Amino acid sequence: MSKLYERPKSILPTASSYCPGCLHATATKIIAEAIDELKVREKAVYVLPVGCSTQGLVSWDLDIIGSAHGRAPAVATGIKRCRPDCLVFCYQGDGDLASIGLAEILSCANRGENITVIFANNSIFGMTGGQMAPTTLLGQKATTAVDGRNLLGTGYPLKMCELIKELDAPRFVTRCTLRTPAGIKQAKAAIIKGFKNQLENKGFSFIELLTNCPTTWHCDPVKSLEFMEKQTEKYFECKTFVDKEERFGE
Ligand SMILES: Cc1ncc(C[n+]2csc(CCOP(=O)(O)OP(=O)(O)O)c2C)c(N)n1
Ligand code: SF4
Ligand SMILES: [Mg+2]
Repeated sequence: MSKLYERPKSILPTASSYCPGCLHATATKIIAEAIDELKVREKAVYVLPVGCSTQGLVSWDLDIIGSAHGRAPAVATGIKRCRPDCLVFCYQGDGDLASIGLAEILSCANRGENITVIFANNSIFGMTGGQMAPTTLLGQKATTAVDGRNLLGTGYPLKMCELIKELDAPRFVTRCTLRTPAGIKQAKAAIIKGFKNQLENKGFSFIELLTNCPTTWHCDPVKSLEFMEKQTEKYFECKTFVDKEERFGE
């Protein structure tokens, strides 16, 4: 009997340690499938951030290097410049990328580094128990915003694609949702494109994935998808912001 689905080679046959219904698992799966389909596992280097995605350490079967909180794009820059033959990518959460690591991602994007950054935006600090992130939606509850995020005092949720698209150097900037099968398909195609851009020396690609955190949102996985549809996707528009023909400086 033919197999319906084969586990990607860059994923070990271990149980996932993500919470049930967490879309980090879906992101992991499509990134691994993209690496397999491009046949680049042997030269892939994953720069691990700080956040729940570190739980992927038990399942990835790739070269991985850890980085300090928010510094993954800086570490990825160093690796890529020393080993331009490698496929270097970051997979960072919103606390990591848009809060403590805001300077690193903007500088890296502004330099047009030839790397691929995948950004998992679940609008919360998941790993540390649900503190407000720069991306937390107005009115969304967090342990540090018990009545919901308030505009006065905390400002608007940061839109990272919209910030990065204003820079001249980035080659590809897009936002997709992992809420639906169609969104997952688009996200995988965007990841493949981001990887191909790097392999063809085309410069910096930024792929934002809208995700969830049922545990710190205090709801079941189905309700978390409803929240994404009614709240997250209304504020964070899913579209391609930049898709340039030429690399900056060419
Ligand atoms: C320098 C430093 N400050 C704070 C922390 C605590 N910390 C660990 S994960 C995290 C936030 C992660 O949130 P996010 O990047 O959104 O990832 P998620 O868990 O939501 O996927 C923080 C603040 C740390 N590990 N190191
Ligand atoms: S705490 Fe949230 S982001 Fe972390 S694994 Fe659980 S559901 Fe996923
Ligand atoms: Mg987060």
